[in-house]
Amino acid sequence: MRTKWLRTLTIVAVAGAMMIGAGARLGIAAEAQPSAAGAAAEGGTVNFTLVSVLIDDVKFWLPSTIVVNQGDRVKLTLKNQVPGADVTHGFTIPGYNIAEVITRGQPKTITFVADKAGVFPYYCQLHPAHVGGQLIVRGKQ
Ligand SMILES: [Cu+2]
Repeated sequence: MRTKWLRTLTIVAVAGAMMIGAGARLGIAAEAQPSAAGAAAEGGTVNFTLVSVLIDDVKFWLPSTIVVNQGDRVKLTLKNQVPGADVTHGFTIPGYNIAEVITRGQPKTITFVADKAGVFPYYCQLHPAHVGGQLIVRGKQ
């Protein structure tokens, strides 16, 4: 009886801890978002922080969509916060000839001019299972 109760308590405690962990991880993504929504003036710099995270055993680059205007200078701060033995994850946007390897604890900043309109996938070139996203470059009217 007592053992069963203890086990229930343990499960509740673990679930609680997991929820706190998930909240903290989502917090990272939430703070990454508002820096820019492609709202820079023409020729301006738009800044994004992209974070590689682990959620329920799946790795993601978040946010999974970033939008800029053609001609914008784009500054990406790339952070790898995936726990585990593997301390490196990749970040590539093949459409813009970008390919970086990001080490956990060592954020990297890259800058490029979004001179081509379209939808450009980004992902981790090192691990095919790693979920990526897309850079959307809105064309000039
Ligand atoms: Cu990876």
